[in-house]
Amino acid sequence: MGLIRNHRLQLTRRQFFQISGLSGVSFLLAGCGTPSFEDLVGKLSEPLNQKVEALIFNPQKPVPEFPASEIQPEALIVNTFRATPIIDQQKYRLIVDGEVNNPLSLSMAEIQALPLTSMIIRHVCVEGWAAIVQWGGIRLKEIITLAQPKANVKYAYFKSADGYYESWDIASVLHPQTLLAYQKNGEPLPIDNGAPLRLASPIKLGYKQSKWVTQITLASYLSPFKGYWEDQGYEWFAGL
Ligand SMILES: Nc1nc2c(c(=O)[nH]1)N[C@H]1C(S)=C(S)[C@@H](COP(=O)(O)O)O[C@H]1N2
Ligand SMILES: [Mo]
Repeated sequence: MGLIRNHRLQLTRRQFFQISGLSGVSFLLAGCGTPSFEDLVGKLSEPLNQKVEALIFNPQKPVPEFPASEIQPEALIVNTFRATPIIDQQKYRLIVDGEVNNPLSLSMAEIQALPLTSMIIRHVCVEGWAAIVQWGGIRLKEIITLAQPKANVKYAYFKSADGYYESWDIASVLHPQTLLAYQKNGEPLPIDNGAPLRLASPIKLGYKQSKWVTQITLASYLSPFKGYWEDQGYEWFAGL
């Protein structure tokens, strides 16, 4: 069973690298984390088949939220793989680029002038803890729509100021409760929690929720560098 699965997985990967024109060296470098076969083709096929225009114009189903009385202010544990990066909020820009017609470079003032969305959701970390948190920020969909993604976009890559990196399927990116948050529990987002801007979404595990996001790159292909934890074997889709 395991052998068959690995074999099929390798074929899939090799085909992928043939298509993307990458050498065996990057295959070996990226090969330490082995995503499951299902991860690559099973439950991904549905969100991956969705077209970006359809997702922009058709609302996706929201996840039920919690009342303010259930917020757990002490439960969100700071979880950072390195150290908290130093970011000059005056010089900070969010870059949105890749397969878009209108690349963006936005200051926090410009982002905060866009409509604010607030939600109370559960954050779930694979390390065995969870926290009900209020997040306030801009719907990621608003930013992506401003950038005018090309019709074949299927993924977004997120770069963070601490060297963390992530990639998401476009359906999850455009979900109405996927935010770029700059508020937590009614206060400006603390630096340790990802200020000036972090991902927050009730549909993905904690490690998908990049803090200190500086760049979003839209693409039609999945890179061999899928995410900091994913490249060490954690599941890529990581849906809740
Ligand atoms: N840039 C960056 N983002 C990150 C991480 C990180 O180490 N660096 N850790 C992830 C993990 S594993 C979790 S559970 C959440 C934790 O968010 P918090 O520190 O605000 O509680 O951030 C995620 N985003
Ligand atoms: Mo986590």
